[in-house]
Amino acid sequence: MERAILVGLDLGKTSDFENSMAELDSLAKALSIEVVGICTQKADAPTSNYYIGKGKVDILKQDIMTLDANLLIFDDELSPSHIRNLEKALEIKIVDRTILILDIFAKRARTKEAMLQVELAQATYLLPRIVGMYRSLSRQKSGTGSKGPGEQQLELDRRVLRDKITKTKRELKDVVITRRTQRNKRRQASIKTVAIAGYTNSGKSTLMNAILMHAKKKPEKYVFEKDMLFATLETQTREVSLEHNRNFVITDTVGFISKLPHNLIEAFKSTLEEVKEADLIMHVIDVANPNYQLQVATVETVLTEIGVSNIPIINVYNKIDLVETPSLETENNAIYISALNDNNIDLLLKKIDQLLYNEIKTTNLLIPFAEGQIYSFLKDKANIRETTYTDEGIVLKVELTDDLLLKYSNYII
Ligand SMILES: Nc1nc2c(ncn2[C@@H]2O[C@H](COP(=O)(O)OP(=O)(O)OP(=O)(O)O)[C@@H](O)[C@H]2O)c(=O)[nH]1
Ligand SMILES: [Mg+2]
Repeated sequence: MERAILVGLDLGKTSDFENSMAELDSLAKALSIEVVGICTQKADAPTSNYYIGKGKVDILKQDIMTLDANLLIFDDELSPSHIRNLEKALEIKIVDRTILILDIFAKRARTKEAMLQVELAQATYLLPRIVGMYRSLSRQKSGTGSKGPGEQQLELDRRVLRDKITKTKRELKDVVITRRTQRNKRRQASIKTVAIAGYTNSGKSTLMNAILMHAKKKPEKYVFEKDMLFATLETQTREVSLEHNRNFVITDTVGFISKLPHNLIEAFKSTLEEVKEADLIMHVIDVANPNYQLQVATVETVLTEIGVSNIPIINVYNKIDLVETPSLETENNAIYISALNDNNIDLLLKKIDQLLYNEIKTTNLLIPFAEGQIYSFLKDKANIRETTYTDEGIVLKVELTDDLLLKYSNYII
C-alpha cells in the first residue's frame, strides 16, 4: 500500500491552487494510493535544486517519518534534476502529477489504440528522466576514460526507449489512417458528425447514452459511464437518426484535466482529431462542480491547442439536478440539462438538428435606433451583409439561423 504526502507550490498566479491540490488527491485515490499528508508552500518560483525550498525539504523529512509515508506526489511536472535531488535528499519515491495521470491512463487503457497512446506518452516522459536512475552507477567510472558500466547501461536503455517511441508512433499512424478513412467515408456520404468534449467526469458518456436512448438504440450500443476520472479513454462513435431522416454520427471522447501532460495531448491527437473535424461540438460542463468555470477555461485552451477553430460549439451545462438555482449563462448556444435524469435532452437534440441542418436564411430587419443592443448583438453573432440607416432605424440584410430568425421575427420587413 502506498502512503503518500501531496506536495504543492502555491505560486499565487492562479486562483485554483486549492482546487488543483484537491484534484491531485482524486488522482491519487483513482490509483488506490492513501494520502496521509499535504505539504504546501507559497513561493514566487520553484527553486532550481529541490523545486520547493530547502527548509521545506527538511520539514518533509520529518513528516515522512512521522506519517510513515513512502511516496511524495508533486502537483506539477518535475524536471529530471528535481526528481534526482529530491530522491537523494529524502530517500523516498518521488512522482508528479504527470506520472499519476499517465498511470491512470495506463491502468484504464483497454483497446490497442489507447494502450499505444499511453505507452508513447510514458516513453516520451521517461526518456529525459532515466539519467537520474543511473547516476550512482555511472559514477563507477573506469579510470581510463572509457565509459563506466552505468553510462553504458544508460545508453542502452535510452536506445531501447527511442526504438520503442519510433515503433509505437508507427503503429499509431496506422490507427490514425484507419480512422481517417472512416471519417472520409462519412464525409463522402455527407454524414454530419457531432463530438462530445469536456472536462473529465462532467457527464459526456452519460449524455451520449441519453442521446442514444432518445434515438432508441439498443442498450448494447451504450458506452461506459462512471463516477471516476478518465472513465473514457478512447473515442466511441455511434450513429443516431432523428426525425425527417436527419442522421448524424456522435463521438464520445477522452476527458480533459488541468495540467494535462503535454505528452499525453500529443499521444491523443489522433483521438482528438475527431473533435477537430466535427461539424459540431458539444462542450459538456459540470455545473455542480464549484470550479466549473476554471474547467471550462481548461477545455477551451486544450481545444485551441489541438487546432479547433470555426466549429460551432454548444455549451451543455450538465447536472442541473444537483444545483438548486443554477445561475444561467446568457450566451448563445447554451443549454441546461441533466443527462442522468433525461432532462432537456429533447431540447438539445432540437438544437443539434438546427445547427446541423437548418439552412441559414437571409432576411431584412428594421431595428429601431432605441434598440441599439439588438444591433450590437447581431454584429457579434450573425453575418450582416448590408447596413442602411433610415429615418425609422437601421435596416439590416442579415443571415440568421432559425432560432435567431424566430427571436427577431417582430423586426422582419
Ligand atoms: N447528478 C447527476 N450526475 C450525473 C449527470 N450526468 C452524469 N452524471 C454522473 O457523473 C459521473 C461521470 O459521468 P460520465 O458520463 O462517466 O462522465 P465523463 O464526462 O464521460 O467522464 P470521463 O469519461 O471520465 O472523462 C457519473 O457518476 C454519472 O452518473 C447528471 O446530469 N446529474
Ligand atoms: Mg466518459
